[in-house]
Amino acid sequence: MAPEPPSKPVSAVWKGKAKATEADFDDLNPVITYRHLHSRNLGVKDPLRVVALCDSDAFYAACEQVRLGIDPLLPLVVQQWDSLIAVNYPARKFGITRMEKIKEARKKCPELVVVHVATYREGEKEPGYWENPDTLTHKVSLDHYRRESMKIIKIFQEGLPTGEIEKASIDEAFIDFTRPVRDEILHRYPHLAQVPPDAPNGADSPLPPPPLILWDGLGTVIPVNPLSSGSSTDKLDLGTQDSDPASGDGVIDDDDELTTWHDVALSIAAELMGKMREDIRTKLGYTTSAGIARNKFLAKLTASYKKPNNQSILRNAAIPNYLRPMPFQKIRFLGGKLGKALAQEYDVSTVGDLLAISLDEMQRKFGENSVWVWEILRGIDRSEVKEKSAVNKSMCASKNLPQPITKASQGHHWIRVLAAELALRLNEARESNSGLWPKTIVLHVRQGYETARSKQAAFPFTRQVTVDLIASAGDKLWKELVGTGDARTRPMNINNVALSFAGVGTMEAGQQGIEGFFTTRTLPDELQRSAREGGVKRKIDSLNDPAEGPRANIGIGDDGGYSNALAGISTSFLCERCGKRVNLPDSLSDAGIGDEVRIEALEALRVEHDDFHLAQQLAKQLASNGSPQAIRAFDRPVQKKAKKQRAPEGIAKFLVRK
Ligand code: DCP
Ligand code: MG
Repeated sequence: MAPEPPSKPVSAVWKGKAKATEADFDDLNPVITYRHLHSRNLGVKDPLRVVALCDSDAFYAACEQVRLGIDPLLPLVVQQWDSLIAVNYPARKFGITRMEKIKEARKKCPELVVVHVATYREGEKEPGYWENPDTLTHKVSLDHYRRESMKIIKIFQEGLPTGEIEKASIDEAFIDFTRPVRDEILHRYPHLAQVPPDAPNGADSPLPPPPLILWDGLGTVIPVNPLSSGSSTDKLDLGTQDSDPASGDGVIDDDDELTTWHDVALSIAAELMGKMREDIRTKLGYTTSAGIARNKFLAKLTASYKKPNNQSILRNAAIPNYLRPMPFQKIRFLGGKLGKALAQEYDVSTVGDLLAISLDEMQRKFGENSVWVWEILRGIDRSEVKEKSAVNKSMCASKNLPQPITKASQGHHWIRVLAAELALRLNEARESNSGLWPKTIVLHVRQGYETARSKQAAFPFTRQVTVDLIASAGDKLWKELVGTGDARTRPMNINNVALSFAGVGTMEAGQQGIEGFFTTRTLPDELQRSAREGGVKRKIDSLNDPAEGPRANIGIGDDGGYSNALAGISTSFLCERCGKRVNLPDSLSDAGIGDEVRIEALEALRVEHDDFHLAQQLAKQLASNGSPQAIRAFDRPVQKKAKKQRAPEGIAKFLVRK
């Protein structure tokens, strides 16, 4: 087959991190070459990039419906105190929304099934579905939803071992299909594996024309020309839950000549997504809605194109007509102050209106960084799908108190309720990872809307984490933080109490003594994998994320003693505390391993080694006085308080949270 002539020079395809230009809707149909197809690591620049967002339909309501074995066609809502937090689709047909009170909802639909969310009450180890739970004494539990959510994530992980999954919220996940789809293209079209000997530009030659795509059964394909295909009404159809998850309209557009290899990639992702959604439905009983497009921003928008129980596909060719009529204030990030400012400044409301504004003009008014708004309006989003660590580094149980605490003696009740939630969550996490151990327990209290204080202490390792154990650590912190509550000297008006575990880490099962837990731990799987695959820059970035908590400095030649700094990245470091040299395992010392990966591995090894010293110190303390000390006693680097905040400039001032 003769290769397709490039429609523009290949170099023009590569925008990288460069700014968007006037011709941006042009990059919707980049030339896709053999080099692109064969490359293993193009990241967000990949012209065959495919991302999906999968969102569960009326999630909490579905969880309750499945848990109670209720017919999914019956109208059902989940209640929290006297408000609604989830409304299933049959109930939405009665005009019931999440904004309403339970009384109004019952008026609209007398046969409404109402389930109050589970709550913790003092003295119970587990949350329950009690009669008449009261916000003055009980605390909401989302544990069941969290658990169900993890089951869904597991189906994605098992269904797509080479894909990247990012849990975006309790019922949403982004899925990066780029790698599995690329593998599948090469599998289905093996002739693409080799650059043809007569290809004029070698690997930079464009791929041959793509095959015809049969979209039937793959989902709702958003039309390139919505008016001519007449399917714009799809958006209004909320349907019922009985349709086949992988089915859709299979709209055949009037523009098959526009079919590209990216469309092939989208169609393969749609097949895989449909299978996983079907798995979720049959194994767990939940229906989902997914959006499949070239990046996260578009995938998220596309997911709500037709709900429930559907998947929609946004081809690159359909992006301009999809985005132009959209009210831009509906777009995430443009819904708040920034969107308002744009609407006022230009007296406009749709994305199409804003396209007329030049990049220079926008940057003059909203600062340099407004380039991202410029790009988003053109369907460009370079953010990555970032897999999160399997282990939650922190767990927090928090209660807003409708009736503030005015006496210290009232704290105990809430500490016990919060301790029950933490005990349940930690013990549950330990079911699949028995070595989990939080290094610290933290108590936070808030008075009014301004003053928040916290106090933390090391949390002693025990095999059995009980409510009593956590509550007594919490009580101790309460005494230190709040005092014994002489209201005459210390007026108290606490309206939020939270108890959290921080620094939750893994120890190897079956090891003896606390010191042993860290010495032989292997590097995390994720790290080993990234090493095999040649390194992933973002993981270095995430190591440096201040939100991740205290980190050692990973600069070469820093105090940790990375040796041979001048001769490249070392495979070991010298520990100042014990004077020992700690080596990377052989698999990561290989010459073929990239520098970034090795720095990352060394950093992980060093944190782990620090943990070992920390554990030793803890063990000594426990042996000598049997009680946890303030974590400040440890000489682990502690994150300094955030720097004095400068007044936000440019676009930032529109994004600041109050
Ligand atoms: N949720 C909540 N309060 C909110 C929004 C959501 O408690 N203000 C909870 C209840 C929802 C769950 O989070 O079931 C997921 O939120 P979604 O926005 O995805 O809403 P649903 O899944 O309920 O409905 P949809 O089918 O529109 O996704
Ligand atoms: Mg949802």
